[in-house]
Amino acid sequence: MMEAKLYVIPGSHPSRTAMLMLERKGIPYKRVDLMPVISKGLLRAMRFPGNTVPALKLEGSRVQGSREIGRELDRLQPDPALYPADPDLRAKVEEAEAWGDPFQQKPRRLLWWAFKRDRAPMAEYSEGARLGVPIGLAVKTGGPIVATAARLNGSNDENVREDLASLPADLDRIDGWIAEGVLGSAAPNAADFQIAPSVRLLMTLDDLRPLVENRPAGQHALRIVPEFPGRVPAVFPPDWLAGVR
Ligand SMILES: N[C@@H](CCC(=O)N[C@@H](CS)C(=O)NCC(=O)O)C(=O)O
Repeated sequence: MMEAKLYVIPGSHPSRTAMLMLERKGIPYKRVDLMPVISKGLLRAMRFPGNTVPALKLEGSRVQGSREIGRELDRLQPDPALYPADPDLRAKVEEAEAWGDPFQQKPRRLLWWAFKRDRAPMAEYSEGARLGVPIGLAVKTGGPIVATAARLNGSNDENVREDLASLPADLDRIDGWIAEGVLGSAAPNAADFQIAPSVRLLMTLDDLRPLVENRPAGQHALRIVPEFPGRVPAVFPPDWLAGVR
């Protein structure tokens, strides 16, 4: 039996990618919840090469990054495959997956911007997490963590406006991959697991859910990630949302 320990941050979408891939493989794992920002030092101290989650200890080795984890899981346990055997389809899945990695930054930036305004919704994103301190206390004292995370992720007005304005084009692209069968086929692949958690996280923002939920991309996200705790009430200035309405 494989022994897996997965380091995550509650509410982290690429962490969910890794969880879903482990579950798809049927590999049991122990989840360790880390606080954002503090996670960075802890991961370094544990001798991971980088400082982001998801980070996985598996069979004595350390694998970090959702895409690296997908590849390592297919190597260690080929069935069920996360990357299709057909070379053309595999290339398309890898292309969608590669696009999905930087796309993670949009929901990340939007959420940290929202948490900068109001930390209260953070508690719900940490539902079920074990952070070593009561979640209410973590949120109450979390101002410096939020400020740091927002700064590190470029959660400023200018970037957030641009993220919102470009969102419809992103969703069109995802809908296109679904229409093509690259995403959303009967056997979920690495690109499904990469992209759906990002879209699902966007759907936790009340401002964006109506834009997303009735599109193929939204339906796809709900199918791959039925449950994703957390909800942010309307937060963006209405004129920033002009293009997404
Ligand atoms: N794109 C990478 C990076 C993941 C990433 O940036 N994770 C964020 C959480 S969603 C993180 O660890 N941030 C550190 C922090 O919040 O301090 C992946 O897919 O694994």
